[in-house]
Amino acid sequence: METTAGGPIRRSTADEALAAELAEFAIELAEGAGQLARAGARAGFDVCTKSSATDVVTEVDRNVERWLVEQILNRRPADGILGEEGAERASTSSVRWVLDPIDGTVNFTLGLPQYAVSVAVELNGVVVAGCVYNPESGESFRARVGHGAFLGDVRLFGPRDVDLARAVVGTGFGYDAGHRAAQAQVVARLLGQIGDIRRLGAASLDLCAVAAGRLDGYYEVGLNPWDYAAGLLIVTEAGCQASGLRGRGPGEAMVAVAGRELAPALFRALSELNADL
Ligand code: LIP
Repeated sequence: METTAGGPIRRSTADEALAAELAEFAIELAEGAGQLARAGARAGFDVCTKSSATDVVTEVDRNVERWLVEQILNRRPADGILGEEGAERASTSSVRWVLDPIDGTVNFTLGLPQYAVSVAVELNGVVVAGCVYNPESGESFRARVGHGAFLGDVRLFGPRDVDLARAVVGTGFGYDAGHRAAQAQVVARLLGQIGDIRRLGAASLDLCAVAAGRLDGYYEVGLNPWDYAAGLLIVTEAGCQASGLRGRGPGEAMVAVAGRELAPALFRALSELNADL
């Protein structure tokens, strides 16, 4: 149940109907864009860099985002959009789309089949639906707020009950070398407290891996909203806990998610290890 300080968020029947329509459109968008990304991977592409030598982008990222924007504005011209590759427009409809055309771009450029199109949709500023689609595996993770999380039509219920010492935890690192070095120190100290670490390279799929029980937990510092907006809804709708640093909500400072049994110990360890953030 989604709540605010004042208690559960109640949506009107009209908003519930709209959320259902937006959820279906999000799936259509993510899966359609995924086919473009998959075709682009096979056709070949140039690779450019953005904020650092490791922050890469291709014309496929940009073409996929353009396609997503066109589809959205053709059907819902008053909606707002925020995309990783520069799409940004204000909403006059109370609906905004948050798009990562290719999450896991480095994996995409290397031919690693661990990348996804991530589409989230907000209604009145709250994410109400999302889809994360891996075009290589064909796996389509999706959720609508209050209606559960699914892989295709299979309901997801999060990971096993496990203690910190046995937990397999995913993470990722920033594109800034200095930040990465500091983040590596955190991982080095966390590893002695957990079972193992996984660095799979796409935040949206890492979040879905926790929802599907393939990871016991995941955390990352410094993500962008387009990396986590859809995956965070999917993992929380799968019954998992989410947190930021020191009990704050998940966001760009830190996104941490885990199954209910593991969450308190993992979140406490992460807040202690990231005390300087
Ligand atoms: C990536 C994230 C990943 C993170 C990378 C990068 P991109 O997003 O999905 O978790 O560790 O540094 O931010 O840039 O491939 O869309």
